[in-house]
Amino acid sequence: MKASSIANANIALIKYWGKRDRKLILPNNGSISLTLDSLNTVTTVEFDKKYNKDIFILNDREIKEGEELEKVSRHLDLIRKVGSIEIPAKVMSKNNFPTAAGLASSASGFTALALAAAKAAGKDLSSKELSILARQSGSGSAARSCVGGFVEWLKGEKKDGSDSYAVQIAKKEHWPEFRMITTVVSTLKKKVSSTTGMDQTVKTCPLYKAWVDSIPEDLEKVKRGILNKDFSLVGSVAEFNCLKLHAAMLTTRPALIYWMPATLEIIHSILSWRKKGLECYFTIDAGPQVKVICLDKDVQELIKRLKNINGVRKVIVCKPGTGPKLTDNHLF
Ligand code: 2P0
Repeated sequence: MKASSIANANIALIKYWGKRDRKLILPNNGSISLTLDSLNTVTTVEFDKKYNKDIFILNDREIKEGEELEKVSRHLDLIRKVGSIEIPAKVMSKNNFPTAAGLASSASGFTALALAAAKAAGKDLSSKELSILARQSGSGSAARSCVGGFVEWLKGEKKDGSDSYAVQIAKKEHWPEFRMITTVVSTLKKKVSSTTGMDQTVKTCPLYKAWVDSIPEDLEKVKRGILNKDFSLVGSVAEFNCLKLHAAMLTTRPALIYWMPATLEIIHSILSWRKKGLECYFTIDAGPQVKVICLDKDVQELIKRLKNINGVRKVIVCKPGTGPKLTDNHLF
């Protein structure tokens, strides 16, 4: 049976970094994100005995070996177990944005895979079940793309991970003016994946404990900020959380330096614009792109200013978006 789905990327306001269980992908800390409306992945999955092994085609190119193919195959194994099937699958996936460059492509990709594969295996899952499945797919943050709007991925306490999944804090309609402008400063694939990078941080970073200990307060403030639509609170806590994450990355051995010159250029610009009254904040993931947190009323002015910065190749304006959906528009 064949099924297709479309899932949106998410960007974290409070970041996830480090696992307490690497197999089940259970995080050391809770995180909060916004599911976006303009960065998405469409995926079609077909289980059929005519395939003699799993086939994975990403952005029109067959991935014949390596970590990505292994992650997809491992995820299909999980689904095969859930659906009691034993035949290979063909998976075709398309992102509408650059892959693996710090634009959260893995989250939308693995959420779309989880939903399409489960449906192709005859399973209709609840959002909680989907989030638990997507979490184990090979990208923990995929747990968050299973829900629309403002989302919290619960850290959970249980060993089996049954209490670590994403829940909605507020629907996208709650705060329609909220925006994240993604700047693209490089489309090169990052040298160290998030999976490898976070494992190294947990093992070697002297600041890691302070990072984990600081999270509950950040989560509480950002949740409160979202519910009260307190932009200054959400923006300032998100920016500080991002700086704490990068402090831990920089003090990992070997050092994780995801920033490029243009990244710093944008950071300095945002700080200076804010000082002069244009309220906006930055957040950065495991890559060089800066995401500007702002409100709708300032988007046009910010686009103009960002495009004037050397090294900014592209800006993508993202609004709060919906959770994943099944679609009849199959890719093959
Ligand atoms: C986040 N990131 O909260 C953080 C901030 C990157 C920096 O989640 O190892 O692909 O597969 O669970 O989810 C990216 O890491 O990592 C990520 P794994 P994932 O958005």
